[in-house]
Amino acid sequence: MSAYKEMWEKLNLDIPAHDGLLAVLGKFYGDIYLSQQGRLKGMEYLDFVLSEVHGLRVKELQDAKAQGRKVIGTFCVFVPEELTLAADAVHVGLCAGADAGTEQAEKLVPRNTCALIKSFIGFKLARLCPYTESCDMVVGETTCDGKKKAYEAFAEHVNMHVMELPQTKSESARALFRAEVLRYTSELERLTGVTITPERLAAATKVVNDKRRALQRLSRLRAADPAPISGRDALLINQVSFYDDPVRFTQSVNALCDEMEARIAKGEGIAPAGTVRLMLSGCPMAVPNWKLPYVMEGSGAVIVGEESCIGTRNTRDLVDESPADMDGMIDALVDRYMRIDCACFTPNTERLDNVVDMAKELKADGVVHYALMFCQPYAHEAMKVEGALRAEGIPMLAMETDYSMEDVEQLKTRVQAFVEMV
Ligand code: BJ8
Repeated sequence: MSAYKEMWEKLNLDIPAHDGLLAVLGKFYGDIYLSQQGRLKGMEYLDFVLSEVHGLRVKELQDAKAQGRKVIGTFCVFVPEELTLAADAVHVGLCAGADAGTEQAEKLVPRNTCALIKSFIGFKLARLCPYTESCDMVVGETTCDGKKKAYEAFAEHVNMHVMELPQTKSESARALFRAEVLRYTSELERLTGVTITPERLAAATKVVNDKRRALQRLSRLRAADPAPISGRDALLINQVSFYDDPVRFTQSVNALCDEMEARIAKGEGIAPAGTVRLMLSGCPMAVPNWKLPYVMEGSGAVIVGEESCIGTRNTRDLVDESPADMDGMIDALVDRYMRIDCACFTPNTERLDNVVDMAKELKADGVVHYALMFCQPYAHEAMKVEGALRAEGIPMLAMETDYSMEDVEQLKTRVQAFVEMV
């Protein structure tokens, strides 16, 4: 890793603190991931990507920048990757999943802010994230109150563009989102000097759809019993999808799916048939937020799906590739993004249907709803999701937690009791 020291210094990272972070991450990864038995061979690629998360991929970003390409950082699946790629820029997800620089972050945002927001601010202020430091522009969005207010503070530290997101799915809301998609298009063109033509957008849409198709395939295969892949590994794949090269990533996921199909055909799995199958639902789990999946799978269950933005909410819908003119393509893009069932929308009844359908398709014995502490939208919806699942005879456990390790024993006790009950 020290081979990258010069690069990290150029990015103005706090080298001793960053070394400490990588050491903790490596240990954490070893305990949670490498200790698993019977993993798919294809996970070696993911292990490699993760081991190089602050190395090789960041180097690739520097090489892209050296060729004149721009790097765009995002925090939400509402920012259309298709447009970023069509402008020949690199699109990376910045959502951070670890406590870092919390003390500094709490000088910019209140203490009772969710861990995800504090984390991305903390990573910036503590100079620990080479992705944030590589960005030419960071795109925020007016989703939850915590995020939109945090971006005001964050804009003092990075070059920001904030997309105004509607809160409903009405016609006027769609018109607002369409206008914002066009404003993002202009901003990208101004930043990169590249004109987003229909040809460029079509090619980029295909790349992003292909990535989603591969992840959809992976999700479908998880309906098999015994489960062919652990929930931890599937989550990792979804997490890596936010920063790996999209074409290379898609190839790797498809190869992994081939291996999963062969495993299913032999009746084999990561856990024995009949293992309690749980689904996760709720807030996104960004790298390296693996605490709850680790607790769940350490309690004798296997996770068969993630209904979250680092999961099916980001991959369920494709953009219609049939329109050939710019207007039609933008409409198709807007239609696809307006189907995202984020808890920031009101009402958001389609999420309830989606959670129930997914639990049934994946033959989940129960659902664990995960909300980050201080996250109002998902805490509210936990109650509705529980009601919708109960009506179908599917039990749900609502969990609220953050990134600290202090509540691990408490989480274990509750999850174990739930696993015994379902
Ligand atoms: S589309 S889920 S990625 S906004 S956990 S910061 S909601 S207080 S992340 Fe999200 Fe886009 Fe929606 Fe998805 Fe706020 Fe809650 Fe924190 Fe959250």
